[in-house]
Amino acid sequence: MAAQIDKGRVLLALTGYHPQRWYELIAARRDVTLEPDGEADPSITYAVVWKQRPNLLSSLPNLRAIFSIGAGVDHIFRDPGVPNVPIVRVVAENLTQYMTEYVVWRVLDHHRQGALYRNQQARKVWYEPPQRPASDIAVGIMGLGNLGRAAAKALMALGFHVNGWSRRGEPMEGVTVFGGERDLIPFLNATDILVVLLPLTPATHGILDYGLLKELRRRNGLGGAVLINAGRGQLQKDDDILRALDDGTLKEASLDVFETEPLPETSALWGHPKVFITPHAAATSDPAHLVGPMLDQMDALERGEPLRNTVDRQQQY
Ligand code: NDP
Ligand code: OXD
Repeated sequence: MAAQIDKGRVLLALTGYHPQRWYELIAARRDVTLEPDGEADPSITYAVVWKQRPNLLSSLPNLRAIFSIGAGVDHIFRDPGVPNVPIVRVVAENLTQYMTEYVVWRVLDHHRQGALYRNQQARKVWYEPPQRPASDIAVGIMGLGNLGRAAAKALMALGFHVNGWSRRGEPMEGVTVFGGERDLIPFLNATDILVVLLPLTPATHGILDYGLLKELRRRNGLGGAVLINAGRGQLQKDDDILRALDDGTLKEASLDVFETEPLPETSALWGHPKVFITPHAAATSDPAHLVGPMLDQMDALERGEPLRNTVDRQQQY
């Protein structure tokens, strides 16, 4: 039996999030220190982070594990000095449900001509365009992981054809799965609505460029290809999306993430009639749902049990 180890202290280091609720929920079960305190503190054994200050984590001599408060961990790897301890990311029903809702909402809005009707309403126009069944539309999900698979299931239940693209191409029932770089163009060529749920890694940075968007299928009642990005902003090139919208390569886009966040007021995306914008709000990290499982994992580690949902350091996701 593995040896039990001491109950460790937690450092909470969140940038861009109000830490209060996270702090209270952690403090109910464990000793916790809020950044900027905690630097180089030998009593700290766990870090709960979002966009932590560079070199903070490497200053902690007894760190056992790092917990991201989000599903993505690119914000952790931005710090070149991330110590070599396990990194745990969020995999939670609550967050997955939010993302599924976002994807279904945006796919249905594009499929059911939401932008056209909003425009018609503003002009008091009474016109019904031709309708197509969901089964005529292929939604392609880039990133068929925890979030992508849940979204795929919901879309299939609505009758859409679903394609998926992932690094390893692991099969999923009902989904036409494409795997790896070699399969990327065939995946795009078979996709009308592209939903991006990829992590940001060295391999995916800037992947959503004009050339990629050009490969999407534009053949049916949608009137053109659609991009929905809820993965990360630096997967995309904002200027390439604008170019694709302006020359008809893309019919419309729903964007939750941007190269620079908050999206600068000067960005032409804000006022673009074919763009629907949300402020990185597709799936929020709710401490009421996420802190309990994080603390359970710390307890489990101290009982000698393995951590779940750890990140592959080499792949950075
Ligand atoms: P997972 O790690 O479960 O899934 C990632 C998927 O991307 C996997 O299918 C993986 O392939 C695939 N992938 C990774 N690298 C590549 C590559 N180079 N080429 C092809 N496919 C690749 O992550 P989640 O589903 O939990 O989350 C996905 C992302 O969603 C997060 O990293 C985050 O950036 C974003 N997110 C955004 C939120 C928002 O509010 N906008 C909220 C939460 C998350 P394989 O299956 O082969 O490993
Ligand atoms: C996440 C996010 O990665 O909120 O969870 O973006």
